[in-house]
Amino acid sequence: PKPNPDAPIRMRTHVLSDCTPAERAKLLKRPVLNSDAMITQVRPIVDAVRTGGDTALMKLVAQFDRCTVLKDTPILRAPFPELSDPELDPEVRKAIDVAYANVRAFHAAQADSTTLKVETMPGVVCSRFARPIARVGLYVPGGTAILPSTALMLGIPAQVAGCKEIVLATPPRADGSISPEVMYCAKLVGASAILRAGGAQAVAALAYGTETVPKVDKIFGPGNQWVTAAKMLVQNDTDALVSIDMPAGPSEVLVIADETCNPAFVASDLLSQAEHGVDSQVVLVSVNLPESTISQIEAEVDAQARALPRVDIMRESIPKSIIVKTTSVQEAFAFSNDYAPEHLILHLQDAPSTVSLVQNAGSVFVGPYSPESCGDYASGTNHTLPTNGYARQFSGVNTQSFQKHITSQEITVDGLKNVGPVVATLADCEGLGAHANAVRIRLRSMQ
Ligand code: HSO
Ligand code: ZN
Repeated sequence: PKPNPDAPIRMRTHVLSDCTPAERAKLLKRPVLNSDAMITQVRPIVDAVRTGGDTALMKLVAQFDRCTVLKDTPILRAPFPELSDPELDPEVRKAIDVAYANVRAFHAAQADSTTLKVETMPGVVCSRFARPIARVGLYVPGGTAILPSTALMLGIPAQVAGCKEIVLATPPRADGSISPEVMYCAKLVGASAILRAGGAQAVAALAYGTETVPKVDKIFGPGNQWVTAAKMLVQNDTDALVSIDMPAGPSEVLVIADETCNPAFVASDLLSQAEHGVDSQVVLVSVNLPESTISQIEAEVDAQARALPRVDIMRESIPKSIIVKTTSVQEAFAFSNDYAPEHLILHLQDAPSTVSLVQNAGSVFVGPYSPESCGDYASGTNHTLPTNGYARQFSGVNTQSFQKHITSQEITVDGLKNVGPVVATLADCEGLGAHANAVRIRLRSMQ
């Protein structure tokens, strides 16, 4: 049943100190994704592309991406055709250019270009250096919104890390084209190919390669349940030899606000997340907010939502969202750290001083003038972030996501005299005589 348009667009309120441990645990929960069921549905698609190559892929693109005009391959190779100006609003082009510059500046600074060197014993030098992952696949979703920002957020770190093959995959439009905005971003980030396919079929093509689609080493990017399930599936296939950025779920925001907050600003932040999808996760944690301020926020949520283009999505996502009442900054952060939100926004008096309390979050937005939207598009931070509580152990996509580290060692004659006997003893202890021998044969040669 469709939500009643006259009903107020309201969140549900819980008083944290009244909650039993089970109720608190429920507040921390995200909707369960039935990943086993999804993987069962996705497996035949992935298998078809793995065994059938381009022919199978083209069939699936026709069926699921509803694009029937592509001939024998969905691949476009760089250099891509020039865009003419009317195709791209000059205002949009300028905005993309500024976003590109900011995101690039922040991500170029993250590249690990140093060689770490430690002499652990005299003559025993251990090093670590980074190299780019050679071939990467970047999934840019299509669907209800075009997402050139995601092309930037994935493409820029790949570019500054020095990845050789950058394949940007995105569902084509019915005429086989991709949006000029995404095309422009693909050029800026130096993509080497565009795969005009979406869903599980795109992920499978990236993981295994086809006659025309280059196989990649790591697949990045958000996507619907099909894309996520396909990423999980190929990551577990040792034949594919491919890794993924992180498990993805519906987008989330947690806002912590105290009485110094601007209710209209708080509401706007909640709604900017709520418009992503009906399953968006939106949480407001109140630190002693007076009832009048909570009412103001609620009124703002309702009024702003009604004036926004995606109000129908918010009518479904906001009623599933929660207000959690706490009585101290400590209690609020304890809850937030347990929730481990993708985005954390701090509408608090002296917000910068509370950042030290953050233990788990994908990205933090500090103070009333740092809306999540800025990080979503243009401030410089990445918007591909861990959801579903994975901020406990995952970082968001960053430049080092496109690099791997190689260690090395160089041991001198004296170094081997120092460390060799230790190695031989441990090898003997493990009963691995050949290991011990590789050291002793050298030590004997020195006598
Ligand atoms: N908030 C989304 C990213 C995004 N927002 C893209 C707008 N465009 C997930 O972090
Ligand atoms: Zn967003």
